[in-house]
This record gives sequence, structure tokens and C-alpha cells, in this order.
Amino acid sequence: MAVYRVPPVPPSEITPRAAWLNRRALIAGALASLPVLSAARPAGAAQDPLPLKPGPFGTSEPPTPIKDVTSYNNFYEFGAGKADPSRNSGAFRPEPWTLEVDGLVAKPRTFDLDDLRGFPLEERVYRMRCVEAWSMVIPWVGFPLAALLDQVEPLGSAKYVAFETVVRPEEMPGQKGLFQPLPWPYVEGLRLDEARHPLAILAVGLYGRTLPNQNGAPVRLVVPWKYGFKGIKSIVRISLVEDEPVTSWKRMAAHEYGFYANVNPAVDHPRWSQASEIRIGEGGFFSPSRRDTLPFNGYAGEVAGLYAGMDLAADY
Ligand SMILES: Nc1nc2c(c(=O)[nH]1)N[C@H]1C(S)=C(S)[C@@H](COP(=O)(O)O)O[C@H]1N2
Ligand SMILES: [Mo]
Repeated sequence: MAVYRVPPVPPSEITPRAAWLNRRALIAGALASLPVLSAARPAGAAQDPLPLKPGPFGTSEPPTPIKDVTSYNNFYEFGAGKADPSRNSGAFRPEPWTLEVDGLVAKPRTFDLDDLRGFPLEERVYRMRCVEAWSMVIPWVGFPLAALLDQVEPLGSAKYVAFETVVRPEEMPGQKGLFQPLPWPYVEGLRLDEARHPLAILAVGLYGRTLPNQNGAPVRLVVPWKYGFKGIKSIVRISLVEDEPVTSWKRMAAHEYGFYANVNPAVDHPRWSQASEIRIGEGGFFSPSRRDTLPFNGYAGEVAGLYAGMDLAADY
């Protein structure tokens, strides 16, 4: 079985995407013919690409440079600053890993990394919008959450899906010390029909490689029509439940962060506008690239039907 563990990519390795895709094919070929050499590399240095094929919902917008995707992050378990997750996640060990799927299901199951990477992986290039009014375009590697839910067979009584991040204060400096920005574990949730929508994926990689620690290794949620905080990282448990689950940011400040968290330029955050966003990695520090925020982050055609009849200003 291939070893997928890959360290974050240093800036020196950053290559334009087309060149990188070509080179990746070359490297994959070269590695395949050098099993002894690759087996002799130190632990953590293997760079086997993840298998993937292009998935649906593509965008023509250029992907955000990988150095920004991997160095400008929110992952409070490693600190509250944007650079903290890339700086402070080096001791985190995402392998081995288990993901428990339980609750109102006919077939509760524990998935390991081989199971998760055994789903048919696709590249999904998604626009991502943080509630803090910045955005990125990220080429995720993952599979529909619906495919995992199908395997555990949710019962008729299951109405919501609850997600939980790992708690490891020894490896996650943001989980110990005096300043604890959130109660742990970080928890999130979706309505079952949202979770089953084909846009919602579990990501196990980005830019064709396994996830860097700061992006939620080894498995995280990606729901591109919602604000980024719904995309819970380093997931250890997924539970099918009857009632709307508690979510970390709603528990912190319910007047600012709702359960739905659908991207909505018409509903401002109490402390700032959501009408537009800065695209990270474009335009430079002094002239950032700003664009209008679109309803459902541009995915209204796909997902607006999920919310027919709801007042999205009340259910924010
Ligand atoms: N466990 C956990 N998941 C999390 C967060 C977090 O602090 N802890 N931050 C969220 C927020 S606010 C955003 S914008 C996205 C950022 O994902 P990225 O760093 O991969 O772009 O992760 C989300 N998932
Ligand atoms: Mo966010």
C-alpha cells in the first residue's frame, strides 16, 4: 500500500499549475520505477500523488497559489492568527487515523485512511468564502459526503449530520495554555439533505497531494456555498442525529454566526459587510483584488432549492 503522508510544500517548490501537473505525471512515473529509492526515503517525505480525476462544478477562476492556501489559514486548534496553523502544526500526526460514523444509522462503521482514500477521488476546484470577507479558489481532492453516508445507511429518523474535530492538546498548541478561543472539540453540522448534496465533499487532499496539517489533515469537510467555518477540519466523528446539532461558532456568538451560514451578500455580519470579498493571492498587499460576493457563493443554481420557502435573513 502506498504511503501518502506528505509535508507542506515549501515556497521553493511552488510551480505554475500547468507545469506542476506535467511534472507530477513525470514524478509519478519516475517513482513507480524506483520502488527501492522511494521506500528508503525518511518517514514523512513520501510524495505519492493522490489518484484523482477532474470532478464536476469546475470554475474558470484561477486557483489561489498553493503558498497562500497553505499559509493563510483558520484552524484555531493551532492558534488564532492566520500564520499560526502553518507554523504550529508540525507536531501534529494525522496518520494513522480513524473516523467513526455512528448515531442513527443501520451500519455504524469506523473508516481508516485507506478506506477514505479508497472512495473514488476527484479534483473539485471550488470557490471558498470565509465569513471574514476573504476568498480563495482551491483545487480539493475528495469524494461526495453522500457516498460515505450511503455506506452507513442513515435511518429515517436521522435529520442532521454532526461533525467533530480531534482533541489533542499535546499536538495542538491552541488547545492548551491560557487563551482558549473556543471550547473543544470544534463541532459543526449540516441538515441531512445539505450533507447529501453532490457539492458537499470530504476532502483528503489539495493540489493533488494529501492535505497539509494546517488545511485539516487527514480529512475535512468542504461545503463551498457556506462560509468557511462550516468546513470542519481533522474530523474524528460523524454522527447522524435527529435534532439540529450544536455548532462551535453559533455557541460562541449566536447573533453573529448561525447554523446555516449560507454565503449571503444581503445579510451583513453585525460588525462588517458581507457584500464583497478580497481574493487572497491576487492584486498584491497594497491593491488587493476585491469582488462582489455572490448568493450561495456563486452556487445558487445548484443549492438554492434546498432553502425554498425559508427566510434566509432569519435562518442565517
Ligand atoms: N477544527 C477546525 N476546523 C475549522 C476551523 C477551526 O478553527 N478549527 N476554522 C474554519 C474556518 S473559519 C475556515 S475559513 C476554514 C479555513 O480552511 P483553510 O485554512 O483550509 O482554507 O476552516 C474551518 N474549519
Ligand atoms: Mo472562516
